[in-house]
Amino acid sequence: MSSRIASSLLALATAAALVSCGSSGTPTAAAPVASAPAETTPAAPAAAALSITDPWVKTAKEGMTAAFGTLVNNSGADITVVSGTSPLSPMIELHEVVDKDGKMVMRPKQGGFVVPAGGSHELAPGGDHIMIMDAEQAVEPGAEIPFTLTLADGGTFEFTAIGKDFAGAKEDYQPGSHNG
Ligand SMILES: [Cu+2]
Repeated sequence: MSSRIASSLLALATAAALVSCGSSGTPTAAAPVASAPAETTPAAPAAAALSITDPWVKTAKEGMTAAFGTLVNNSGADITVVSGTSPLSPMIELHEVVDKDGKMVMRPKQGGFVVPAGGSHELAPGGDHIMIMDAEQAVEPGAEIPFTLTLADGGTFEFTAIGKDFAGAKEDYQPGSHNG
């Protein structure tokens, strides 16, 4: 008997939950509210949770330059950027800047850029950056340069960076600072 009542209450509660979005009335005989079952949501594509704030490219003549911005991860799982492409250059690399014998040098970042769950990863002069190794055209102020980043899950994230003058970087983006 009591189990029958319990199960009908459960049915009522379930029905109420199903219509709760559009229902104006609230059941008065509410069953004890269990916390919502943790549904196992399928892993969302990482790209859908990624965004970039203030993306820009250092203005340059043909040759080397770099793109910057703050990658923001709105998901609960780390997102790893493993590579990038742009029509600006056939050679795009993900770089970091490290102190080597007192000199700041840049090099490909092993493992790519990891944007932490619910956090961000800044790309800035003197730090991690998207390296444009061989720009085939000059980057003028205000130019709109498209980029596509490939993520560890195989998804892609596209954004447009704006050409911006910048002279304050400590590292050297001129030819000669790279080996190969
Ligand atoms: Cu670099």
